[in-house]
Amino acid sequence: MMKLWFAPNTCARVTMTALEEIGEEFQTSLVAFMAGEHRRPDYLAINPSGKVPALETPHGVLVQTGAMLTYLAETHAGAQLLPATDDPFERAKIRAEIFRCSSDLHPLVTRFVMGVMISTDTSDVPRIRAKAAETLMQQLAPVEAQLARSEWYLGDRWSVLDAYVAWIWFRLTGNGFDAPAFPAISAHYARALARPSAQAALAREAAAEKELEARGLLFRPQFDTGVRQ
Ligand SMILES: N[C@@H](CCC(=O)N[C@@H](CS)C(=O)NCC(=O)O)C(=O)O
Repeated sequence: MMKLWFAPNTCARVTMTALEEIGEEFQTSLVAFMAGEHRRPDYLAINPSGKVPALETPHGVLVQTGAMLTYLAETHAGAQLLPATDDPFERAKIRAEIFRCSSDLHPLVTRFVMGVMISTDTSDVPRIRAKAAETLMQQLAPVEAQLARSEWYLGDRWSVLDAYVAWIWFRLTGNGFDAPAFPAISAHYARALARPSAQAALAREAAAEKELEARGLLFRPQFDTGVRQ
């Protein structure tokens, strides 16, 4: 059985949604950031970067969301997590969108939401956030354009990229990003969240938050996310 190391509200939600979409039983292991569990030797033995997610597969442990998503899509073709095509250029274009999320947008989310991870000088944080917001306005424009053209990010069918874009949007708007500038992404977020796999992942996160709360380890976001789980 596969096992996902995760923390609620993190990008692990994307892989968790993919696993829910596949529909096979899987295990989860909660990593409590507030207790520093992601820096402990036992977790660093799983993911030396000290980040979530990590995924135990029958082939070994995988890290990096994009690697997990492509692995799951290829090993569970029936779940149609990504469009199936034999054309190398079409496959490369799909990977380009995964990299857009993981390499372009996710680091901007970190800068917008948690400038303290970029600079130890807290007086830098507002400047980091402002610069990230400016860059996001430009970097989200192609995402907005795509979602204004089609119901789902890669066209007529849901793909796991929709879960990725939705998580990015959740993190940004949950932290005060200017949502009205991107009506198509906002509307897409509601659609993506309605997906049963997304709801199942949110329910797992809600249970994890209860567990963290009971241990006094629940990180409360500064802004209301608007999402009721
Ligand atoms: N490139 C990694 C990024 C993973 C990542 O940044 N995870 C965040 C949560 S969204 C994390 O674990 N942060 C804790 C830390 O860096 O200390 C991926 O795509 O999986």
